[in-house]
Amino acid sequence: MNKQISVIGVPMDLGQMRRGVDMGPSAIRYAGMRERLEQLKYDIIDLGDIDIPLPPQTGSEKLDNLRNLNEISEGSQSLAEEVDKVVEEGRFPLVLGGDHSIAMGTLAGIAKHYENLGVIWYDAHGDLNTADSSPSGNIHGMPLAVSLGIGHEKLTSIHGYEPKIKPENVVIVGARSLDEGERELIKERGIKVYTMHEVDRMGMTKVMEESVEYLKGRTDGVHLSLDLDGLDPHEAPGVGTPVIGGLSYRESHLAMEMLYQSEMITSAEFVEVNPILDEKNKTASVAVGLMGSLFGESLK
Ligand code: 4U7
Ligand code: MN
Ligand code: MN
Ligand code: MN
Repeated sequence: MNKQISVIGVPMDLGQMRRGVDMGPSAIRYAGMRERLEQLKYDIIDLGDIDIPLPPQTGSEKLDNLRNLNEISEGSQSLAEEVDKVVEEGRFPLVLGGDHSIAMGTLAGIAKHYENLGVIWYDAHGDLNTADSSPSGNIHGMPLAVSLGIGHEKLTSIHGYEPKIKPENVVIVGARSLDEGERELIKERGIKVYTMHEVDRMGMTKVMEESVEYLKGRTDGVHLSLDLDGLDPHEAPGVGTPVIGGLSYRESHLAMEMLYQSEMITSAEFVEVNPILDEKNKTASVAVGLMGSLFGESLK
């Protein structure tokens, strides 16, 4: 694991409709992230939060079923530039959300440095909607599709190139709420998905062993995009779109520990922490605990 980490906070809440997720980066820092990682002998530079545009002043604009399209596109471009610099410097980008729409900017900054960037999408959802398939018009349900080059041009072209990633380099873990259009895309593009059904049948050990094996052969770097709603809402209540029947705290730690051992993770983001909906910063604390495991804590 790269011992030099640069942290970027992204106070983005425009990708969905519940206020408060813009405070996610503060909540995660407050939960002791820096101390946790410094104990593991990482060199941490916290670059602070990037500027996110205000919501449209005329109200919640929902142009072409894409709420806050221009503002999100703009914010993602700033994020991509920051992340790009971090990778350029040879440091590990650790991005704190913010809603999951920020993954478009994160991946835009990272993927140009790789031939075949792999992605582990740890989430209750597929985030594979387009304006046409989205039941909500919320862009936080679209970042994986956008990164594959599918969606509105103002999003797919962030940071001046597309697509960012290839469908065969993606693994989704924890899915249990997939919309019709997302299922079709998964089939059509052959995206690897471990739903809760597979996790229950195979166990997390096998799921991660297979995921690591699958990505190892075909990628030259792997980004972890971890949506806290991948976990069960009992363990991570502070999220905007909770879905019951999720991954447990223990399964999630096991997954992070196995990713640490795989030595394949080259960047990560932790998203959708909403302290307003949380219970005493529990979800941010879970996020920091998972970072501990991802960066090698239990194996010291
Ligand atoms: B998240 C949803 F319809 N699929 O598109 C949508 F269920 O980043 C939810 O994973 C999206 O939290 C959730 O609005 C996005 C819905
Ligand atoms: Mn989700
Ligand atoms: Mn998500
Ligand atoms: Mn969510």
